[in-house]
Amino acid sequence: MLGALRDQPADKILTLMQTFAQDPRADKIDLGVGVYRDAAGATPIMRAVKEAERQWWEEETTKSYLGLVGDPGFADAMTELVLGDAVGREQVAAAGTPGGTGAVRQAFELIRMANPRARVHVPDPTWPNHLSILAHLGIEAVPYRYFYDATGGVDADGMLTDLACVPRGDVVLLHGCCHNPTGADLNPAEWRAVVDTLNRTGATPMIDIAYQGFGDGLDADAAGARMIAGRCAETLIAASCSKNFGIYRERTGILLAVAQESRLRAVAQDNLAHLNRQNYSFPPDHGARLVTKVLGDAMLRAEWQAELERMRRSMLGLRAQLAEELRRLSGSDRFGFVAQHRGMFTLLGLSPAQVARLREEHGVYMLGDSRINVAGLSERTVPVLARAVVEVSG
Ligand code: PLP
Ligand code: TYF
Repeated sequence: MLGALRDQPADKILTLMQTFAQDPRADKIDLGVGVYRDAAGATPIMRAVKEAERQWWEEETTKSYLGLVGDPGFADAMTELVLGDAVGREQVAAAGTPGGTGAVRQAFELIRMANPRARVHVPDPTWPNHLSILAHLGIEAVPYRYFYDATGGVDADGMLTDLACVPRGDVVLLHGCCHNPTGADLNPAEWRAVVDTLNRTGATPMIDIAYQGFGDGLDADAAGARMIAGRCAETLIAASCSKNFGIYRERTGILLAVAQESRLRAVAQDNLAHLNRQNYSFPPDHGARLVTKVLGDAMLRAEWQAELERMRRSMLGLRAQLAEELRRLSGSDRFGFVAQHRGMFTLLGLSPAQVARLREEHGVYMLGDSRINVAGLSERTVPVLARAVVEVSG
């Protein structure tokens, strides 16, 4: 049976991590996988998370099963973190999932269960896993215009024109903030226009939010998701705790299904539990527990927010430094978008050949589409990257 299997396409992001690890050069720079790194290049456990973990070690008395959708306290805490008071708690069905990826996967399955013919409209470009999971599930992915290469910003006109043609029954996938891979986000007026378009067509929005707190702050980063959930009839939200709590390998995420008609909550909740049962029975608990403790304890929450804010500001500082250095060395503003983008990622707009030269001649690793992880930089390596980029693109 196993002989009937075909080789599968590799995950380019994870392959790049391996290639980087094998490069013997001491001064190589890793701008690949989206993991936050501090100035020393480390990904430390956040202080509040470590303290929550210590407390939980003392308090935990059993590791017996929980319910199919995980700890209800986690669902409450995450609903509040993501949605604030945009909707009532009675409008939200929720299920814990293994990471944000698990939430994305469950959302797609829920969509397919509700409408086997539903297509999912995705920004062009989007996180490659969106496309591979949709293909795996046999759901058609339809790209909509999103990124305008010439400016490094959002092509709002193109996007709204494309979204206006999405029929009821289809789903529009939006990145809540810190768009992966481009770094280009919608502004509040553009979010409002998207809501109006969705409400005209009747298409269902799905929001993938994996970087809340990495862009303009916890509330600002969720503003688009809150506007959609508050004003559209139904909204699916896949949220990840991997980045903003730094608990990547704990696999902590949640899928929220929001309905204006609160009578739909029960059926949505029932189906989320059903889907968890079909795929893995119960979601992981440890990371969810840490998140719940941090969000529910005033001191831990303040400490977490302060550390998250330091991470956010450090990425903004690196962006400003890189944009300035590129401006100085190239004598032009063509890389000005680096400072406008938000979150970990920026698409530099280099060709695959230029990206290969950066890797081979300069030991600078970025994805083939020229996405960089800004958090992989430091004050010391920003000028190195800027010189290399200007050299290969000059
Ligand atoms: N969605 C997007 C756009 C991402 O970039 C990521 C990766 O961090 C995720 C979802 C989910 O990540 P995880 O499954 O590690 O929580
Ligand atoms: O885009 C990234 O780098 C992150 C991390 O299969 C990631 O989202 C990369 C690949 C993957 C899962 C997560």
